[in-house]
Amino acid sequence: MPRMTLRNILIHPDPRLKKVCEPVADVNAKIRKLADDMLETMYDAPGVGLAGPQVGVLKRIFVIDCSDKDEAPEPMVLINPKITWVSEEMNTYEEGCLSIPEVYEEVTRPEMVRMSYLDVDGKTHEEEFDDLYATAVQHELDHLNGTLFIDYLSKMKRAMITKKMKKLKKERARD
Ligand code: GNR
Ligand code: NI
Repeated sequence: MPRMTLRNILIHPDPRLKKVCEPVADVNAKIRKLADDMLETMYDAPGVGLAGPQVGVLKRIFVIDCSDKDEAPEPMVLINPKITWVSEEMNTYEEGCLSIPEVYEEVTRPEMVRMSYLDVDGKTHEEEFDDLYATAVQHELDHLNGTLFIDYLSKMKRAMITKKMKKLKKERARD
């Protein structure tokens, strides 16, 4: 079995991106393989995060790496993540999503969050995230609840983006 495999990233609109995902019941070898594949797929894309449903796996798991290009990589796997605290201060970030290619829009979210989660060894962690990490973990947790960043935009903007993505999917299916 190859050590890592690139997985196909689903593009919006797709019913699998709208589902509430199931908790991971057992952090086993299959989950660790999924996490490795997701990291490989994220770095290949490239992106700073990737959630289970984006590769068609409706489980509560995501990977992130928001390290600077000139720094050592910081791959993280978060399983069954829960927000335990959010700051009152908010932050606006221009967000993108690998499932909504070439679309970037401003989204306002809490500037800092604490999250509890399991790692690939099934060990519990609780950690505070800020800057791009805070935005990314909230964006990824949203994916596990069937929410996309375009759900925070106006109905009209969302409809325009969805139309654009349907066109993109048709073009990709042709070639
Ligand atoms: O690669 C990504 N970049 C990004 C930029 C700003 C806010 C959130 C993100 S996450 C995104 C990858 C992705 O779609 N994860 O679900
Ligand atoms: Ni995304």
